[in-house]
Amino acid sequence: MSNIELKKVEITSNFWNRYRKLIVDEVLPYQWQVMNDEANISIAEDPQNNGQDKKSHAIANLKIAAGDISGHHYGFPFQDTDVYKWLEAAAYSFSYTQNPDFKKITDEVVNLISKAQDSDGYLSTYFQIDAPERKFKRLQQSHELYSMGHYIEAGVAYFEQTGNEEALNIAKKMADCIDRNFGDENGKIPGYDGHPEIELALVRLFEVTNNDKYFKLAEYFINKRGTDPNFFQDQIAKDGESPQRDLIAGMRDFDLNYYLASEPIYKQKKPKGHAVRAVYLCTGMAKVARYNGNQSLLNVCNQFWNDIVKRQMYITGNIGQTATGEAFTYDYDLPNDTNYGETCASVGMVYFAKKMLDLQAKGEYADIIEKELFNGALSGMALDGKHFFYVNPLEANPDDSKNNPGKSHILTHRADWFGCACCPANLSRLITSLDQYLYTVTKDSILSHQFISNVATFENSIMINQTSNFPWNGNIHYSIVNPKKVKFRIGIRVPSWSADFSINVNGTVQKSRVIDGFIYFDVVDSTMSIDLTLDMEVKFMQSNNRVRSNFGKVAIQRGPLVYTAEEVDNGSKLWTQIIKKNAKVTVEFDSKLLGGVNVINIDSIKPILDDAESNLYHDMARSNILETTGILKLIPYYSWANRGNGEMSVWLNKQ
Ligand code: FUB
Ligand code: ZN
Repeated sequence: MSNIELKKVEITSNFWNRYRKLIVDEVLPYQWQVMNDEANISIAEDPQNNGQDKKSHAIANLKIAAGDISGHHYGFPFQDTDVYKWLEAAAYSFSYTQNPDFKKITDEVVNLISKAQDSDGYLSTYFQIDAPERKFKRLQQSHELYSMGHYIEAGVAYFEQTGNEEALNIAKKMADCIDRNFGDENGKIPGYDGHPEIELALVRLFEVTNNDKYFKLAEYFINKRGTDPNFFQDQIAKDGESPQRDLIAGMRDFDLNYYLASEPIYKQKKPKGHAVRAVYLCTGMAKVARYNGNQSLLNVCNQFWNDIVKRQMYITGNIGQTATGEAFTYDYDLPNDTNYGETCASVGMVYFAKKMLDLQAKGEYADIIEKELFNGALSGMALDGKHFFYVNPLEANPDDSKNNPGKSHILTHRADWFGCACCPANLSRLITSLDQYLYTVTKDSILSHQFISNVATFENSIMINQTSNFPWNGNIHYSIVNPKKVKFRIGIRVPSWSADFSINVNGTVQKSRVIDGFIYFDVVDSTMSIDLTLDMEVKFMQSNNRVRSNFGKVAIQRGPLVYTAEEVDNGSKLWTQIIKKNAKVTVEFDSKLLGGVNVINIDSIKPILDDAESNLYHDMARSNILETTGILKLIPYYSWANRGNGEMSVWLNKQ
């Protein structure tokens, strides 16, 4: 154990504390209402056809399984996970907001989950209520281990934050049940879940219990994946070939790549299927590699990482280019107006990045955490905390969404809720646990990799106070207190978007070498102050020119924030706007807009629209282009769609 172990991080950033409070004040109570079917909203119909009232039923399912009420299961086979992720988000929120009334509710939910759990530890309400004979029999679709994995994460978090032993016991019973049922020994199931999640959860359980059995089980699931390409199909053959037997319609049609099960994971070079499955599995693999030092596993993580980040990620951090299978497609295919970019996938990318950073002290991982936090993941929630995006496009148009079936998944407003409600609480648990994403402690260094104001305390009374008005301003101040004069290094990230930076240590300007994205300073005295000034110039970003969709276009970025144009500020037909050559660019903070944002204004040209009656095509040489000049007003991407329905575009034409 290092003598600089992290003890506590208190976030003081105004930007993030607004969101952290929003989760406590609005999002969690709202989701509680939704899960109890008390919110006045209408969501998707039940995929199992057990009723048509278009509610969540997530709590009712647990009550039925607990024997408190009677009825059928309603919702997806993984409906329970809405409750678990909500509980996990609530657990983290107790680290910064004492909330005794709310805690009574969460304690009761833990009791309810305990009552719903079978005596052997099994818990998946769909199977308990409506299909007990099919437990673990159709793992391609059942999500049983995925669901229990989410509980295990929640149970561990709840135990850690509140000391509630029952929450942890439920998790252990579950993992024991899984351990009894899965493995290569006779009588056990030699397979794994269609949706990775259990792997990362088991490592989490291992970390808190120190019980090696859970770690070995995580390793087993990773090593087993894809070794028998017939595993899912053999199960389906036994459980019933008829499509009526499917737990989720259409899932049988996805090939094994979708499930990352086409071949052993060590042979896989890149994700080819479902984006969330891929990043959850990568997170699990990175966690396992951290403890067992398996270099081959780390190589797989590195390969997946490089492929995603260098060839398949949107500038906003969103991943998953197609709605078909919520999946990756192929390198450099990054269409902006048909993409998927599921909020969960961006959240999962943060999990993956953090685990990679814990393994390898490289700024590129922290860059992605930041990219997701300030763009792709954050856009998943409206400023009111009651509306959410599942799909995050980079270009949207209400006419397209309404009239083009290929774009019907692209919404231009955030929804009240979803039939498949995986995203909102995933984002909530990320934001309420944000304090866990700011530092990585190595043997002799503290890496401060996010510019999110905070006060962090470490062993030996070391304290780091980081202050700034980031992301609006790039002046970052560190004040370090080290009363025992413990020798250590602080590593501060220089973000890849900051071409220039300056550094001042104890009042003296210093030249510093950037090593893998970090600058390091020896801390030897009892106090030290560091000022980092980042390059907050507005950048005109271009894609690699292999990306067809963005050729000739630019996206505007300032600091970590990607900007976008909206119809409400710029009128419709955004695709006709052209940023002028040598355009004048201004940045102005508008405290009344969208909770307070820096707005970017850029000189632009806009052709006057052709007459609707004129020919669809005409000879360019004979056309008389009339244009107006104007100013394009841009807002941060995360804040779009908070002012009604309208067009939006991140990538813009440039003269
Ligand atoms: O399958 C469970 C969750 O539902 C996935 O993680 C999401 O992508 C959504 O498909
Ligand atoms: Zn989701």
